[in-house]
Amino acid sequence: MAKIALITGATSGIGEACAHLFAREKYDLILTGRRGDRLEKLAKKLNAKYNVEIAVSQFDVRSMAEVADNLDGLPAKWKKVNVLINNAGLSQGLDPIDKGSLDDWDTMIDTNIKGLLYVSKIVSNWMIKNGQGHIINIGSIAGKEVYPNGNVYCASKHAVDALNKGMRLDLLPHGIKVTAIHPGAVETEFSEVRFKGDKERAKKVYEGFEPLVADDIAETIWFVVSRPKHVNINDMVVMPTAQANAVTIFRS
Ligand code: NDP
Ligand code: 8X3
Repeated sequence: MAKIALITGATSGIGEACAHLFAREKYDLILTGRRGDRLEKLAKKLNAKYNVEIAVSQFDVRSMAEVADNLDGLPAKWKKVNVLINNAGLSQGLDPIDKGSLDDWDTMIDTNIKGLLYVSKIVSNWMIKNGQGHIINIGSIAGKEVYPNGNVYCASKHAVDALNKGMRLDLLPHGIKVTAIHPGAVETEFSEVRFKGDKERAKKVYEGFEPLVADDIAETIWFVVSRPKHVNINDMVVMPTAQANAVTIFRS
């Protein structure tokens, strides 16, 4: 029987790259995200190219009701998940604390922290029943450091760092592996989302240096997942060579 990976935020960027890589490695996939058209297109493409089975599950991770309806509603065979990639996440705005938008704060906290918790609660129960599993939490360099105007996004990713440690403790008796991957700058739709569709501003983030691409992170995740059973990588910080820390980028 093929192994199964559930990827949140598979419609774009790192999640989409993971879908390609895990399909190439013959995993069956549960692909999730809000943009159903993209999920369907990706599923068709991967099925044709790699002949793997794919379940598309369209939901907003911010709603526990949507998460539960969609995940609980999957046929039993899909609940034998081997790998959960908690990737869905976003940043909204880049404002000092006194000027921040309450909507932006809610969106980041509800997506990056609560959404990750909702999915993890359901899938960790499946993994406990199955007696195995590996949860990969996508944090960020923003979960290790705080940068000016990053306040709430950084706080949400520090929470992911803490939850990663907490999950590992709680799931230890069940033999479930838990890993966080903390990337620096990866060129995806991330900055376009942060700057609410301002493509010019988003482009500037990656100018004058070579950022990571989504495949770099997918390959790192594959390395972590493909270690022997007795080896767990607790966390990894993965940066572009030109980026020394959250705020120091060498631009030409
Ligand atoms: P993208 O914007 O390209 O992808 C984000 C993904 O998250 C999309 O598939 C989106 O799907 C999904 N998503 C966002 N909100 C929700 C929601 N409410 N419900 C369900 N899915 C949602 O960005 P990245 O690939 O770069 O980001 C992936 C992860 O990596 C995020 O957690 C991000 O914080 C983290 N990260 C990114 C870095 C970067 O520089 N790019 C660096 C460090 C960490 P849809 O809109 O279809 O719902
Ligand atoms: C995304 C990278 O530096 O914008 O998590 O926080 S950063």
